[in-house]
Amino acid sequence: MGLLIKNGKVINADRSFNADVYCEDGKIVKVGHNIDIASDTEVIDAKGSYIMPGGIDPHTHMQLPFMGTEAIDDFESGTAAALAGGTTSIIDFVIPGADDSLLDAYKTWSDWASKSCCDYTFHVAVTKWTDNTAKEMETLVKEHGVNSFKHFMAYKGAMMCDDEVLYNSFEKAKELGAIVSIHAENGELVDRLQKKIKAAGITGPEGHPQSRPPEIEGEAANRGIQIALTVGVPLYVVHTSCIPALQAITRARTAGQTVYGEVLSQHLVIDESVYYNKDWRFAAHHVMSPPFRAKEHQAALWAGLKGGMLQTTATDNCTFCTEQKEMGKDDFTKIPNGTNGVEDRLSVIWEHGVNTGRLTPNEFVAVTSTNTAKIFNMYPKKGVIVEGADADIVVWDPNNTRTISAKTHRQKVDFNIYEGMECKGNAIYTISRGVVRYAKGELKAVSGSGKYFKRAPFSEDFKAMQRWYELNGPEKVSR
Ligand code: URQ
Ligand code: ZN
Ligand code: ZN
Repeated sequence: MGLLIKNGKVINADRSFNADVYCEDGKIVKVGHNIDIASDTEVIDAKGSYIMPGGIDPHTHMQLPFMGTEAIDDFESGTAAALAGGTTSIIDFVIPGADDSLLDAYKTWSDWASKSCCDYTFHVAVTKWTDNTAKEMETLVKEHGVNSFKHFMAYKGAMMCDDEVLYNSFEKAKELGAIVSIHAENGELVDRLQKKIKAAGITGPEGHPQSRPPEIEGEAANRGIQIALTVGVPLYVVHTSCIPALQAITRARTAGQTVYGEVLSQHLVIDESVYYNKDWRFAAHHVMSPPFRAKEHQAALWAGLKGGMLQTTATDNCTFCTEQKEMGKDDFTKIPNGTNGVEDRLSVIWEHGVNTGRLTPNEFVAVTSTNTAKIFNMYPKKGVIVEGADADIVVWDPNNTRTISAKTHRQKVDFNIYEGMECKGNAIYTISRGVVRYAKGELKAVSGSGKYFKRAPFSEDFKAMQRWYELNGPEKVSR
């Protein structure tokens, strides 16, 4: 049985046009007019609405074991919530524990993710360098379709990489045609500042941003960029939250280096005042890393997104309920880091991006779906409304309004960082590989219906970077 979405306006990253979209067997089969359909075809009337590629969230942590607990939204609840908000694919992170091999961790995450309600794939974090790491990276690329490796420069004593691990891993990723990404905060300095702030008697959530000032993110972003340049590998900087990190990315990009920047929807609209709220619970629920910043950083991040210095939006969805956050009741360094976001990203970016004139609808599609698909080499399978693509589609009603609240959200977490935010422009249908999984408030998510998808190495951008590096290399790149 097919699905026809008619009378809508297709919005791709490159252009908008009126057309009907017919899907069958999980794929987009026809984009056009007067499409012949069988009598049993399901029909959605998208009059007055947009037909867009389903959102792709390049940064989630479903059920992540972290800081002595585990993120409360798992691969079932987190992906069901994603569908309710118009996101149809996630890229989650395999993060090996201290004694885990990469392949053991990959198997663990694969088991967990088998209950997903939407399609998923993985970045794999390299958290240490052993005699087996290089071989395991090769197996992950060649046999499991992993083409991106993550590196935490923060979280000393947990998963922090030093420069030697970064260099070794970047070298191997380059050989394999994989892109590398970094969580850019100088973990050594965070550790020192945490100790200094606690010694000064500050134990509340306000200590969190004070121990991770923007310059600590800027230093790590620049260091990661320079190591990537030295090696000659494309780099993706996750959750860019502040001006110093944005400046480092901008310097690299304007010098011709292949560096991508990601910004979280929450860092675009929430500022550091949340940490000084008199309600401990409210402040603690905003503890994530990098922290929320002073207001001037939001304007710069929006300009970076509009200006092409930042390419993708994500959520870093890593949810902990109040009881879990209270693990840090007397010590802010023990508050599990992470917030919600996967359900609300598209509405927040539309409300604060398109409705304010910062982004066109086409740019909205680019930064919520298409750019991620291109960077991680899953385009045009995902990220575009075109014949042959996966039928991952969101029908978007620009006049539909909703107020975000933990009282009504689908996620398990008992707090929403966007509480009370009114959004005009929301998903009214979400289709995952041709099946309607969300329809006008009714969630029809089915655990296990999401599928893992592989991503090939050596994307076009990667190959271009290789050529550029052969000709320019670090010694010739003018600063
Ligand atoms: O650092 C991350 O991306 C993970 C551990 C989620 N937590 C966070 O605060 N960003
Ligand atoms: Zn991170
Ligand atoms: Zn993360």
